[in-house]
Amino acid sequence: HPHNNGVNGMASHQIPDIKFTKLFINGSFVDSIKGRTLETVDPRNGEVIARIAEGDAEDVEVTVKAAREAFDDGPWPRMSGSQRARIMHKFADLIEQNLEELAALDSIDGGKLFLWGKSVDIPTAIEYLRYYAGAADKVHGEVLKSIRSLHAYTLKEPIGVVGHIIPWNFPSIMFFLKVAPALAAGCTMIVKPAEQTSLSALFYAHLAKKAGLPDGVLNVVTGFGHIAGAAISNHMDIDMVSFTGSTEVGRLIMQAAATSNLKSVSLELGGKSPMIIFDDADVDQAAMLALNGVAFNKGEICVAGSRVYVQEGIYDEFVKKLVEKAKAWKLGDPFDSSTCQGPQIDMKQFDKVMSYIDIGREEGATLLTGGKRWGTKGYYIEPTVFVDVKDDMRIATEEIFGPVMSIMKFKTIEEAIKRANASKYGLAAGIVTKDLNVANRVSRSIRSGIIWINCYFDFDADFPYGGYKQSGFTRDSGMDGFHKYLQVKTVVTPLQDSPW
Ligand code: TXE
Repeated sequence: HPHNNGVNGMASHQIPDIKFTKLFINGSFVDSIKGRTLETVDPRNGEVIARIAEGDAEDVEVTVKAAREAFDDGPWPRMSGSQRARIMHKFADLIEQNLEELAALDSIDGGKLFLWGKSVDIPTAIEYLRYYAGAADKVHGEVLKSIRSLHAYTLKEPIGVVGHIIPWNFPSIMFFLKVAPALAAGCTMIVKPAEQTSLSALFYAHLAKKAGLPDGVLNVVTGFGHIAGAAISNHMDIDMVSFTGSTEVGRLIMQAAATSNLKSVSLELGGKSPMIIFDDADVDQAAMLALNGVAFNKGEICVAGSRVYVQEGIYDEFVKKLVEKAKAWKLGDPFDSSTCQGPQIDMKQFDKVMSYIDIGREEGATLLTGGKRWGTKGYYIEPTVFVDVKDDMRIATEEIFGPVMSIMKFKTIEEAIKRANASKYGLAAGIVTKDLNVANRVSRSIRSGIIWINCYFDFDADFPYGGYKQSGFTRDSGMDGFHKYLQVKTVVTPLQDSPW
């Protein structure tokens, strides 16, 4: 195991063995039909961690057959919600028992901070299972009052076989954000994790089986997006595709759904979220929120606050404090507990972020700090701050997905709202002010799916997430993230000789 040679003082016992590398179909781990594999790489050093099965359309075909059978004839959709909930809680218990190993898998596979994985990512995955387990037995329709002599009611039914296509930035959270509500609803499913970060998904498949999930309900097909992912979105027998990823691929998925069987589509896409900081803000707090807003998880976060609008009265002080904090922001091995930021996910993303830094310079923005690769191996990039940024520059309009911030100055609240809304995206926004009236007014004026006031990234299983505009549609998380996995059926029967 090349990854077992403790790096930078990291204890090698934290590095897990890779136990699961095959496709998980109908309750068994199997090789891909063609026997192909793909490399998964440790972004700390670019070394290969393991080879995992590379599924394609043929593997998707076999998987969908199993999921369809499990849906049409299997026990899962027919169980009571509370029976499903019991299995989901057991699944959550097993994740708890393997928490450190799962966090370590996401760290070597995705460069995520181990401490965060242990305290946030994996606990959140567990929280989603328990939250939706609580919803599983609360699925009911309504009795409808008709003006005619009709008795009518609605039934809520699982939507069917779901394809989940998930990204690499939060492998565990994304997995359960999608899988947990679909399980609770009684759906069966095929999950296509991102090719960069499939290791924890395969471990979850193993735990699902151990928890007693019937075969065929939860299947994991690892592989590339344009092959296995495309086979899912084009499939004629998948009822819904739930996707989180780039806006570009979101478009392809919708096209594929339209030209195949008009499957239901749920999209959570890119963003270029504004953070608006007003003169009355605590400048220290605002600078920390802004830095964290763009450098947390190395900026690989769809709701990153990458456009920072600062009111003119505190602008200079804010920029000074922000640069100080960015310089003190520690890059390093994700297993080292003092590290603030690990490596970008892969070479492709590293190159993308570095090219945006060049674009920022060429466009005439001023780079105040960062802008360089950190270290000599792996995909580390220093937190990077640009000022003198114009709203229409590419660094201020396009999703960079790295630790790169554009700071812009504003005068009035009206101006801030207008400029913040002038984006094709609408995922999140941050507001930093002590004035409740300002916070309320801006919250209601911004066209985004989530607004954070005097905080950023704070979330809970009960909070719906999703986008306005080209950030996608429908919501993940919360009860909105549950109902999309349910169909509504209206049942009508004539009333004869009834008094009302
Ligand atoms: O994303 P992709 P990439 C953004 C971010 C990033 C950019 C590119 O700006 O820099 O996207 O990243 C699967 N049919 N986000 O190229 O390709 C793929 O295998 C079906 C934002 O990695 O969208 C993976 O499982 N599926 C974001 C998933 O889509 C396809 C998170 C996401 O990868 C496919 C990630 C296809 N034709 C990137 N092509 C967020 N919103 O959080 C790829 N996939």
